[in-house]
Amino acid sequence: MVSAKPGKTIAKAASGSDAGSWSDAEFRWDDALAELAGASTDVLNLGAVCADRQVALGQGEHVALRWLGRQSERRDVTYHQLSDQSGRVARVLADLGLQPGETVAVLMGRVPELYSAALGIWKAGGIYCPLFAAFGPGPIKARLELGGARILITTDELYARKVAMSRPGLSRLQHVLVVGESFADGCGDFRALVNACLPLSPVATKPDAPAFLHFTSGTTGTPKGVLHPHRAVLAHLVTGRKVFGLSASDVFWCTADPGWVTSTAYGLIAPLVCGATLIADEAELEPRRWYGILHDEKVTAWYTTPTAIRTMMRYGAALARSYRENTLRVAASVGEPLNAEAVLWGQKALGVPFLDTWWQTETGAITIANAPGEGSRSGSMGRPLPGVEAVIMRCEGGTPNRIDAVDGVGELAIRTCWPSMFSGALGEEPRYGECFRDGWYFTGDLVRRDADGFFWFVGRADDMIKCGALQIGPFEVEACLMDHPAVAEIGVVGKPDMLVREVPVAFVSLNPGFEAGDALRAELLSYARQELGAGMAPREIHFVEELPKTNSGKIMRRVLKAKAVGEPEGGDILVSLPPCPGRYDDE
Ligand code: 6R9
Repeated sequence: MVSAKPGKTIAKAASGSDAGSWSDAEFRWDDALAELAGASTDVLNLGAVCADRQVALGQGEHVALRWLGRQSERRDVTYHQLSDQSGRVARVLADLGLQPGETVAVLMGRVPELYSAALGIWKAGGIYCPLFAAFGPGPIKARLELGGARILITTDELYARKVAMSRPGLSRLQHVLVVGESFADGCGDFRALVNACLPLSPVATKPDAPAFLHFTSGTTGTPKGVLHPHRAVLAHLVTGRKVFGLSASDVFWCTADPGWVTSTAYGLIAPLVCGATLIADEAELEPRRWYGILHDEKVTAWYTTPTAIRTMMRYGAALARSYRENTLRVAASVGEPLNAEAVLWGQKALGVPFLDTWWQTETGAITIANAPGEGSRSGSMGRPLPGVEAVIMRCEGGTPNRIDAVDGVGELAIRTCWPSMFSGALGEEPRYGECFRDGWYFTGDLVRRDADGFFWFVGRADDMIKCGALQIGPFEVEACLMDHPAVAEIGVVGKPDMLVREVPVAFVSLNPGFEAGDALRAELLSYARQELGAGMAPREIHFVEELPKTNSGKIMRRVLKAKAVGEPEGGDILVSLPPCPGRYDDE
């Protein structure tokens, strides 16, 4: 196991066409708009720029999408086919009376129709609203209602298991289009309808017209409907090139679930607008399969999550090295902090480091990231991309003040308006407005910045642990314990304390070969005290089989908090926990 301290600079640089350092004095967002929209910069349609534009550029026969099915099926869809199919989807939707700016919900795994559906919705002027297929019927019903969807595109299997029972109560939902073999009452056959019509030309949407809607729950709070405009594609074009170096010669694989913004931005828009081939793997995470895909499909750029990386690490570097002959040029991670060890493990096992990237549903695209080579610092979030101005703010007496001191901690704020900035919080204008102040968007994440301008994640503002006079960032404690060879994953939360208000407690899952028990607990506690000091070290360590996660792989600190105080897990948990009864082995 590699033991690494944060702060190491990665030696090997990936050689993407435009990848490297972020500094770019010439950078202007308008250039990206001119490139995509041509002379008429008041019209921009996501569906058109992702498919039709590539056809117009002579890329029609190039593979846009390579779909890998669960049972080893394989299907290639060219840009020409994607353009044609999405045009037909647009026609079907228009025939159902879809009005510009109306939401179409999509509940599907990574199946080929997902991609033509998204592009078709955009071409028809609608708002693409993907839902996590892992949600149960309750959260799906709630989101269909909140989004006001009149049309839903789903699969026969998901409809039967997750929607059919709620349908009578969903009065707004008029049309359900189903991909599959069996069609329940009140459902149309998506494929038959699409095959039977002629493509519709894309609606001339304005760059600021709403294009996609994600419900984000994060780790706390009630779900928020986050809206983005067509203009967001400018950020996907730029980050696709800057971060991943994407061009037509690339095979790009993003492992995100379609319900997560990462899939919309990088599992769909970025590779297509850059003209690359995107890999869509229907199956869930299985390390052997994943190494096989990287190798067999000659993936050149890969975007995944810390959870996936840690799972692969658990399977060991020897397995990874048996697939070492790969074509990977760049690998990156998002969603949670990526510890230095995981960054370097990528280098050791796959030949490229995992570059951490930071962004949120609200930012719509990568805003801070590590660039290959000298532009990277393992354990940090990286530096702001060109066209993005990021600062650290602290509110004192209600007024935000900029913190410029090296290593000063405060809330990360981004200067409005980068193109993929969210344009609304569905039906919650006050909640939207509260995120902005004096021309800055406040992210709710606490960070610090080192002398070289790299940002380091400290924690969510609402996750901070207030222990006496000490403000403890859970991530700092987690990052320290992750360096111990026994620790596979860790979540640290505050537990109420009579004396000091809150104390940090840790939930830990172990790497193979380590046994949960008092001896290891004592060792970890003493390791943490030595590394962090007694004030910051966790007071308790609980061994768990797996940590509770959101569908996008984020540790649900709220659930851990409830566990820490022995309360039920709370009513607004949006995803079910993995079924592992008795996994809290020390309770
Ligand atoms: C794309 C996405 C956003 C929140 C964000 C932050 C956390 C994301 C991170 C990270 C540390 C990183 N987050 N990337 N924390 N390091 N590289 O994840 O969107 O689901 O809205 O979550 O995730 O707390 O504010 P979303």
